[in-house]
Amino acid sequence: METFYRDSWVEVDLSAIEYNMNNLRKRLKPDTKIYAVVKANAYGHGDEQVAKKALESGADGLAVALLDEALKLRRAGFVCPLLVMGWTRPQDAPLAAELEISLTVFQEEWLKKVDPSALSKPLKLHMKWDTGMGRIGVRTTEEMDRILPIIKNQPSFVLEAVFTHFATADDARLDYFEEQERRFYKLLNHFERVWSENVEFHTGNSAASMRFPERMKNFVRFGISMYGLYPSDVVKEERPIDLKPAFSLQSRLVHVKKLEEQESISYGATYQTEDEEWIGTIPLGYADGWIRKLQGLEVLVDGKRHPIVGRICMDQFMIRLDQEYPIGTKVTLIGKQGDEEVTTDEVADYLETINYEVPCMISHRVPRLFIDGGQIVEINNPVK
Ligand code: PMH
Repeated sequence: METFYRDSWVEVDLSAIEYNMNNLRKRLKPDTKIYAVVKANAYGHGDEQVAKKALESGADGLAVALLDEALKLRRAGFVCPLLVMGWTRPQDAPLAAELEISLTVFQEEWLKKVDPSALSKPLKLHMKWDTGMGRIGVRTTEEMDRILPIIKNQPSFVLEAVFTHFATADDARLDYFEEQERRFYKLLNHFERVWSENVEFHTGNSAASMRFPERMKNFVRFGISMYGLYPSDVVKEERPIDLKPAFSLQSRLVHVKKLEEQESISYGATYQTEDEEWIGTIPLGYADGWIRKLQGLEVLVDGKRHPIVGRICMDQFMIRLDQEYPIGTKVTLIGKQGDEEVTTDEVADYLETINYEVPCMISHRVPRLFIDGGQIVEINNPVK
């Protein structure tokens, strides 16, 4: 097994991915299929390992944001349906077609730029409808009417599916979500009049699929909650299904010392000991995504909370300890120790952001250790 030579690592509990997938599956109608959303290295967890577990747990396909991400998965041997949900350059469409990667289409101009004679296999397309996210997608029936004939008249283009994305499915107020649904059905009404061939539809992200399973179409796109995190506080409170977080962040004390009062810690000497204090050093810093704004947050040592003191450096930061601990003592930055827990949500709240951002920001430099059934099954050391 690959190994690594530093004392900080991410643990990804693949059994949690399975648990979350199973709970979603039970909540959905039996014929609703699932795309596991594994973009951005599976929200920072590890794309190939999460993808494998998701598919073993009943996902029917994988969805990513970029063609590069899809290529990585195809080349790693994933033969399942694979969708790129973002923009792909039209000149790269032949590569997607060759590897049977489905692309997102929403522009007439884009379709005209794809050279059908360069396609070695049919190009699979999912048409995106912008029903209110305001990001990418066809917004009007007029736009649709310019796109559909191009697809219809080109045998190398295959329209597999149509999809949209909700901006507020995790809110307490449902008026905008319902407005998006109305716009979707308006576009669908038109589409069904002009398109006779079979296509599939997908609309729901985690929030919509967990909260409104009966309203979901052929597929849902399950992202954040597959990783065991609720998309918002509202959904967390509603708890439509139980989730287990897969991600934790661990380190060890590499230095422990007792300082006299009025000693300074770290760059800028912004922290001063008030009394005699035990100070521990942890080998993780802002280059690992443990950004300077986290100064003041607490981490777990010996099942107790200890604050980060002084500025976080590139590769190290310091905490105030309640007593002396041996070098090598485990430090949990995100996760549980005994009855205490620092959740991803707590870190997100501290940073005034959303939980999605937290595992994504823990950088490539931090090895990922994959656990399944309590055993380490794989180690991904990015610094080889
Ligand atoms: N579908 C699309 C098109 C998405 O962009 C995302 C997440 C998902 C499905 C999955 O959503 P979920 O994680 O809430 O289940 N996209 C993003 C994003 O662009 N920024 O944050 C999440």
